[in-house]
Amino acid sequence: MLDDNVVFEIQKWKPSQQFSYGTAGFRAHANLLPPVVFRCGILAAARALSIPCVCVGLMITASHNPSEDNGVKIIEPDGSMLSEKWETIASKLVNLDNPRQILEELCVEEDVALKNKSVRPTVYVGYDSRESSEPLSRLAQQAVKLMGLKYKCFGKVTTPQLHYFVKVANEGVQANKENYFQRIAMGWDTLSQYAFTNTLENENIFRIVDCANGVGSEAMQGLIEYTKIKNVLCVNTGDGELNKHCGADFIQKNVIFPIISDSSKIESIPSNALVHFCSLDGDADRLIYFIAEKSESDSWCSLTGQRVRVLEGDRLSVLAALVIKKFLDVLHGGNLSVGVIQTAYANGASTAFLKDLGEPIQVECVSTGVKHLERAARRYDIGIFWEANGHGTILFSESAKSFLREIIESTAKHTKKAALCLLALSSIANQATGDAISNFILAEALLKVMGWQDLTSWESLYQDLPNIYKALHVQNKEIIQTVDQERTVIAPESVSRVIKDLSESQPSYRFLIRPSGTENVVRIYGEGPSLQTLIHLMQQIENVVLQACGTPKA
Ligand code: G16
Repeated sequence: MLDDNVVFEIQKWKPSQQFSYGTAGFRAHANLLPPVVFRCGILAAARALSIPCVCVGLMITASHNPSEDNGVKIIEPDGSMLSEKWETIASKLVNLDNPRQILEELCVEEDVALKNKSVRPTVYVGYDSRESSEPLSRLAQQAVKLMGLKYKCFGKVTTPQLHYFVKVANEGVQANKENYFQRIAMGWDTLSQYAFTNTLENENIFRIVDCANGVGSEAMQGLIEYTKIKNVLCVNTGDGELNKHCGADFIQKNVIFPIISDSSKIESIPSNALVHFCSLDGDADRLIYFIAEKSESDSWCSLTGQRVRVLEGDRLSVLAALVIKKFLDVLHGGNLSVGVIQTAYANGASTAFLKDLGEPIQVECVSTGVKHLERAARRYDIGIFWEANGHGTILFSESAKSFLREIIESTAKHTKKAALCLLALSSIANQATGDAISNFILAEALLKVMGWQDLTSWESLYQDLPNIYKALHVQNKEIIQTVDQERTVIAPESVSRVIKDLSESQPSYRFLIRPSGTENVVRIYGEGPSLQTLIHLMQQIENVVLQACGTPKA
């Protein structure tokens, strides 16, 4: 059943260390990755052969990680993240000395026929702007070919674009950038026509998009071209280093103004302009808005390193929920269920605000990783999900879309408008995964629907609870174990005891301690009413975590 040559070839590509399929695939220093990527090419082909489909996807990216890292992840035919069952298979296939046994199991249990299968699916391949990405993608393509399948390489694309291509190709639609941008532009045009309260574009609003020196800068150009949105200035478009002192992850974690390597592009903005600042991450799946203030005599680049006010991903959920509720109220709800999915990193003030919105909004908390949020969101007619780090989207079920189409065809003018606007949101929001490019237009559209010209109205909806976030470099992050959507630490005992004691003595504070699935760090997060007290409590947590996990050798 198995061709010996195929097994022999795969066996030659053996990683020098153990890897596990983490929060978003395999990630490490790019030098360590060639065998991992090759075997992921095999895995992608096997996954495609195991289900009737047109294609699956394979993306080479390490997203928010430094430029010397890279990574690989597989995309399911419906555009979602690899299923949990296949994540386990992936880890086995990558790590085993001899992959024969696992391949034989796949042939039997998953019906992966390596030969003679009449339908031959394709593996769609894409990669980000890192130096190591294109060479790694060639290894994946080589592996797909070895399995007797074809690949289609899209070259440099954002991660969400590849998710989108895979999804629509399996729905019988042509997958290309033109179609991707046209859908977004269609939604934007509909909202411009029916929903924007200030229909005339305010020439005084300037949108500055920090592209993290990543693959998102090209996609932003496409977006501007198709939507014709005015006054968008893209900075950090590739002159500087990827994700270094800029980009969504940097801004959200450090809460300071980025380095802008091409700041001359924005220095001529009028001093009385209303500025919307936002940052993409390295592969453009996360978007973070922030507010920076400067005096008239300052230049924008003089703000580098100064504190900003960050509007985290939770704020996008809140904005989306407000607008969706506004339209649904016109339709008297239509019995559509609406869920907002968060993780334990969501600021408690956002959760309280969302819960206060009442019917039909329901709020859920799941573990970190967009795959968990996406799965939970799909259980609702309209599923809004965002991680605090800016990763998210709004998913509309097929039945919700049919319901809206029926209204458009059959009812009065004002209900028709509300249904058209909701459908427009489903056209802008990437229906496969969180997407910073489409979310930029989405956020700008939602702000316009609310009639808000600057970001402070959005910010003043509620006040975030003071919070502290830290990434601790340790020797062994894996000894930290959690349950209850990562909200409770169960091991090691020393850490779990300290958290339990603090939570009992300080019930208005809460803490989150978990090993990262993308970096070699333990992430610690805390929030509560007083920053001073929080600083003190977080120090105790940092000490016990470092003691338990060990500080890294110099
Ligand atoms: C990835 C995942 C996100 C997750 C983030 C951080 O983002 O897609 O869902 O929140 O990693 O995960 P962790 O805390 O486990 O390191 P990206 O943008 O890096 O692909």
